[in-house]
Amino acid sequence: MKKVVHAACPHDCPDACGVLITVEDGRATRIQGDPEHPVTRGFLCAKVAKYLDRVYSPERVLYPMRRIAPKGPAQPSVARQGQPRAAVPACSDEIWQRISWDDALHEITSRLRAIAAEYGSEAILPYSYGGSLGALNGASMDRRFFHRLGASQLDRTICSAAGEAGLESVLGIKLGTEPEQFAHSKHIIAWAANIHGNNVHLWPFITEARRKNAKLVVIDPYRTRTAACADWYLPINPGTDAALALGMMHVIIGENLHDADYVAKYTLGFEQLREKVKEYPPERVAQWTGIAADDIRKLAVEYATIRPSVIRLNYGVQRSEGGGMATRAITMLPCLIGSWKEVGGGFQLSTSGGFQLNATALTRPDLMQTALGREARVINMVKLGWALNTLDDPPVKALFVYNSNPAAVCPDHNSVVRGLSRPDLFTVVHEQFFTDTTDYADIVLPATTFFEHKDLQKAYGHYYLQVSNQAIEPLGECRSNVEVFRVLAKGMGFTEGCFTEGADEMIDAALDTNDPWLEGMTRERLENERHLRLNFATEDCARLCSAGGASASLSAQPFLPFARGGFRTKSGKAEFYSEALKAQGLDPVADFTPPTESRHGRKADSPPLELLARKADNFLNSTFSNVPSVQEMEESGLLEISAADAQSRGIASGDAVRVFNQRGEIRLTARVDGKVQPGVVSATLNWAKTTPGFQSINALTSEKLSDMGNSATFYSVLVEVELIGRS
Ligand SMILES: Nc1nc2c(c(=O)[nH]1)N[C@H]1C(S)=C(S)[C@@H](COP(=O)(O)OP(=O)(O)OC[C@H]3O[C@@H](n4cnc5c(=O)[nH]c(N)nc54)[C@H](O)[C@@H]3O)O[C@H]1N2
Ligand SMILES: Nc1nc2c(c(=O)[nH]1)N[C@H]1C(S)=C(S)[C@@H](COP(=O)(O)OP(=O)(O)OC[C@H]3O[C@@H](n4cnc5c(=O)[nH]c(N)nc54)[C@H](O)[C@@H]3O)O[C@H]1N2
Ligand code: SF4
Ligand SMILES: [Mo]
Repeated sequence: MKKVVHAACPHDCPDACGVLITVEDGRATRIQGDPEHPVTRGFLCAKVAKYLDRVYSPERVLYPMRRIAPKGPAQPSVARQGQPRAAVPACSDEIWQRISWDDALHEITSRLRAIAAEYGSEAILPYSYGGSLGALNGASMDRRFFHRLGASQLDRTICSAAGEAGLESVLGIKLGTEPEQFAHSKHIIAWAANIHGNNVHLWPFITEARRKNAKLVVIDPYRTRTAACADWYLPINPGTDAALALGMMHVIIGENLHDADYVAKYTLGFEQLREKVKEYPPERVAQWTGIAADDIRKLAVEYATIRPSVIRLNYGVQRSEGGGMATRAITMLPCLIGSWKEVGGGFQLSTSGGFQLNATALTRPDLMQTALGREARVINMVKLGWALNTLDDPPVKALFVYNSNPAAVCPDHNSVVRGLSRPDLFTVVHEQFFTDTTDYADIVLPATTFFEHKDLQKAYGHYYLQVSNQAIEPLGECRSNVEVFRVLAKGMGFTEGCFTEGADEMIDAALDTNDPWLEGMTRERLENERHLRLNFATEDCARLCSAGGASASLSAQPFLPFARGGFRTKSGKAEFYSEALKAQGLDPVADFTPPTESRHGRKADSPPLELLARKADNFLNSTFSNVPSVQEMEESGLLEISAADAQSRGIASGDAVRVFNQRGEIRLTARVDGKVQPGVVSATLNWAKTTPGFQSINALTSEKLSDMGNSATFYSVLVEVELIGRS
């Protein structure tokens, strides 16, 4: 029996690909990109193209496991980059004892009950993030369960909260230019956007535009593969993007290149902006950003005059102390030059605001009232180390991790590990693999991959909604997130009807909204048609046709969300001036303050080098970093450093170096390859247990929060580097 099943990639990636899985006699034998999906266009990224190796990996967690050894990474457990495979298997029976689901559920529910009775239910903390962005397996039954339990709430800020706050302060909603329209641009800025690495399905549209002579500009402190392909690459000093955007607006307004008509009709606070940008002449901005004043002028003029002009901003810019303001200032640019009116114009950070699924029905926040009679306390996920080590009243006594690998991805790794090592902390991890985090789990539960469960998939880099069908039976005794929290709810004696819903009912509930963009979208249609573009046709595309410029080569009428205003701020306008920000004590227009961990903001005794603790091009955060066929594509364990900084420290390519600051240290191999400028070093995220000595780049990063959104600041980090030895 051979069949081809349509699914959708649920990984934390803007592309949300349509996927076709060939299944023969119950076993998946092939994965490919859906050729009919207008953004996937038949190809997958290199890592997901190898997905069969992940699904059928001998290192999958297949059964519930109970720890019988002390917590901690006691043994090497997975293949190591560039080294012979470790002798000890992933699931050592000196550490883990296989138990039945019944025993696991009984142990978990009795421990949770006992902890809630002694310390209050808020002593229980769920911890999840981007393992699956499926509407069901990302946030549904799990949220219902923890709401009904009265557990602490998790503020999920580790990735994008600063940028979202900055974006929404101007636009009021997370909408942007659809990827297909990039093919019609003449001037494209990839701003903190590693398109080849993190958003590869945008690239063919950019290639198409460049065939028609579009210019590609890349603004990134790291010379990415995307930067290497650019027409113009501008290395910027980390954390200084707000200054650059304000400097560009200084030039645009000064030379009268803004769209006065658009500004007058659809924006608020232009006069305040005009005053503010006077403080940011190119000469001053050049000192912060490291970009020459003439280049700032040229960038601003070309951006405003070569039309249509579009910006792909990604989240790299907002992993910084001033990340909210930086995003806010950049988001103002298309509003100032009126490029929202043009097909191939505008701006994209995220498209996720298009998908207004019924989150209340999926997550049932009202159940907190049943449990507590009030909302539960909120703990910021970025501060996990702090929460586990110092939070009191009540202390965190139980941690339930799913869809996340905090022992790898969380900042201030040493503090996180200290917290996770607490013998009195009861930790459950629902996972597909024995990760850095399962090294500290009391109980590990086996999780399905997207091949093994059904879901509803939205996107944050395009506007197609999909149903992801189950292709194969769960391996071993794996269960989906939805199923795990359903059986746990039963074990806790929760009787609300929502705890017995199946996947189809939940998809129907998610689609049950009054949102016009979702009108007519049913599960049946999604199952039959594989992907459906949001229903923009009714309103916005009609507007566009009157605005002019619709292109015959686009498969559907182009979506221009703000061609005629329609911003979702309180004022209904794009807000260059924000009373809400003023009330928070922030600059109501925008400003630039050098990060305290940066060359301009540092104290005299701080370490001197700016570290970019970046993502790997071939992993997805820490996911995939244990899969041998994916490891082969990625060079890990490198510290990239400029020739000047290497020379002054007596370091050459290939040397062993120690990278350190007040929070921790890590040993890496130096590489002098011209990827970073003097003053900047770079290294990538990985599983600690795939490195010699269980080291994590996040030993160097901090729990410090961003200016807006209380987000993580992975790219505002100072370090020193020293030579250890030469081989
Ligand atoms: N291959 C791969 N794809 C991924 C991921 C992955 O780990 N690997 N992660 C996924 C996730 S969770 C997300 S959120 C998205 C993120 O996608 P991006 O937002 O693109 O992610 P980053 O790689 O964090 O940052 C993008 C670029 O910003 C640069 N950068 C860092 N600091 C600054 C700065 O101060 N100014 C400027 N201008 N640039 C800066 C970095 O060098 C990087 O090249 O990608 C998703 N896709
Ligand atoms: N130094 C540094 N640190 C970073 C970043 C960085 O750029 N630099 N990026 C940050 C960003 S942007 C993000 S989004 C976070 C990401 O943080 P996480 O979301 O924790 O990212 P992953 O490492 O992908 O871990 C996801 C885990 O979920 C598991 N999983 C996948 N599907 C399922 C499922 O259906 N059920 C269950 N139970 N588990 C599943 C996977 O096996 C994987 O181990 O990392 C942040 N950390
Ligand atoms: S990770 Fe991104 S690019 Fe790769 S298959 Fe999934 S959605 Fe597509
Ligand atoms: Mo992310």
